Amino acid sequence: MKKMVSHNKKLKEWVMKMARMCQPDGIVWIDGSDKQKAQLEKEAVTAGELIPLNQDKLPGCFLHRTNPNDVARTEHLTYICTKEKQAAGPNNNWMAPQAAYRKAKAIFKGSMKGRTMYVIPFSMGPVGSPFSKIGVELTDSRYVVLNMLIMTRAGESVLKQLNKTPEFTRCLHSIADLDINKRLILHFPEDNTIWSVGSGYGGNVLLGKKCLALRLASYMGEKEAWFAEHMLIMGIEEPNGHVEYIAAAFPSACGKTNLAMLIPPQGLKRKGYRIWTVGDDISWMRIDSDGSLWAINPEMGFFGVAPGTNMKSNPNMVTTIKKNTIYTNVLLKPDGTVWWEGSDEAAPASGIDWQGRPWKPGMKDSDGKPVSAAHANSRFTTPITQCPSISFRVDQHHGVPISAIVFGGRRQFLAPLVYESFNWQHGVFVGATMASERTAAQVGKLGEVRRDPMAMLPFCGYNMADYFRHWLKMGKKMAKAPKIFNVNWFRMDETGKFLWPGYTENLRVLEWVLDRCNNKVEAEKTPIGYIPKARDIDMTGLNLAAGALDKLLAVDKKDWREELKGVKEFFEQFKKDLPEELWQEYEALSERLSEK
Ligand code: GTP
Ligand code: SPV
Ligand code: MN
Repeated sequence: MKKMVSHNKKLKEWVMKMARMCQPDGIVWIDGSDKQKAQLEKEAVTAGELIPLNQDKLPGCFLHRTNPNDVARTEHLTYICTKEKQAAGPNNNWMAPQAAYRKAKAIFKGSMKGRTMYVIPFSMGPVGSPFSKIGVELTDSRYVVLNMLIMTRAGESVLKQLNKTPEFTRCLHSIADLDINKRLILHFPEDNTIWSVGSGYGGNVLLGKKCLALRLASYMGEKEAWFAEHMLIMGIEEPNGHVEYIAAAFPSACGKTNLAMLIPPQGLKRKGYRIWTVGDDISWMRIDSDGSLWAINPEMGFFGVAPGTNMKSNPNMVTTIKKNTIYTNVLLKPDGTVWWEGSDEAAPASGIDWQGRPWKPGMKDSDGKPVSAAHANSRFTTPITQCPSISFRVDQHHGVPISAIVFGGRRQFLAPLVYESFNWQHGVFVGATMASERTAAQVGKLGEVRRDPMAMLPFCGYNMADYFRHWLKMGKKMAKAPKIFNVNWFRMDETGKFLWPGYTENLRVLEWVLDRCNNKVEAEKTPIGYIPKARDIDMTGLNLAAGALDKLLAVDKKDWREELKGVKEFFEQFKKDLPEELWQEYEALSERLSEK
């Protein structure tokens, strides 16, 4: 057993207590050194947990395959365990803490027999920043350790910080026997504790990410007056060198990663814009003494979707993942490199698919459906420091000032390309009524709308009615609150084609957003908010079909009146808890929509 290096008595006692329950063969403290990382990689390769990739073409890269029953977050097995059910709200699964601990203990008992328990001290946010939070994850998975070393600041420096600021989130994880019937992702916000068992997949087991940095952090943020949000953070540098920052919340797989590191389109190049990436998934924001909102990205890596990542959609990411990257559930090519659907190269003649089976293009399963080479939710874990567009402010304890908050979803119909809310309270309503459609791939369900307020439905660690109230209160506290916008890159024409080319071209919309923040352009008032005058979106170098921009900006009152029904239904589930202000906004919108 390696000697413990912490002086934090509570930490040492907790580690020993958890070890008595899980009964590992040994305990290893993660120090964050290259030497220890190399040792773990070696062990993981020997154990078959990692496959080393072609070290000439992909230096420092590995492939990992998860259990086929364990490829995505399992929201139905994810619980908020508060004393009162009311505190978790209708947006969460709830279990009483005592019952939850009891249930999980039965699974954790002896679960680490024959394995090592790793102790990972990690900081979400720069080590020592008053805005960061420390966690310690205990896990019996080397894959988890190696991912946490990429996604967070982990090791010795965090242990040292724990001597100064002793508080930490207790994160316990065991893969146990990967039985989906014995899988639980439990959050105990009142105890600052997370227990996850029976899974080895990203969002379920990298406990610093969705579990701490969103579910527990959102709970803390409500108490301590700050925001923990499912948002990217990006800087837009103007030719004069001035950089403005925006934060944007889109639901999972709706384009945060792509937007956060876009390269300006040819036509706008003449203006000399440059994009700086601060974060692609999570934003912690607080009100500073200047009365404005400042944001940090608590993470240090990207856990990004592989399929669809190519030189056209996201050139910066293609560069980022060329080294020191862990690929999960993608295809292994005979030359020891990797492939996925929607990559730059054509499909290889053969390979090993994400389940470890021989694969050839055109293969069909027993239902006649094509066998995918990479899982649709296959991902890569890669250091943010390798991103060509990384912001120099990623490590700054203060973060960056936010000029605009942008919400967005996937809507074939209804939502225009962009609109601006009338004020903060209306902006909160816009976020609270956010929704996203299922993709066209799901025949029959086309157009089905799923409400996902602020893209936080799976990640809000408490009653969403209180979360909305928190948003309203925060607006009142800010002297210089950011303006709130909504975007929709996914509007379609009658033939089912995207009206807007998206990706790099989205900068044209962000330019208008910033122009509005800086009072540079007028806008058109509609019942749902301000939309751009067509001439104010710079279209240099972009040839849209005739009438496309008008269609993109159209607000159809009839469709919006229909939308109100879904909003009402969604709001009603919160009963009397829903802030009155949101009903006021609902009524006001309803009235504006009925005017001629
Ligand atoms: P999580 O990591 O799951 O939180 O998601 P994310 O929001 O970072 O999603 P990501 O950027 O990986 O989403 C990618 C999906 O959105 C892919 O299917 C892309 O092809 C699609 N996408 C991204 N940007 C655009 C766009 O501007 N237009 C269109 N049409 N599709 C886009
Ligand atoms: C998401 O699902 O929004 C993700 C991936 O970012 S995971 O970390 O697995 O939740
Ligand atoms: Mn996400």
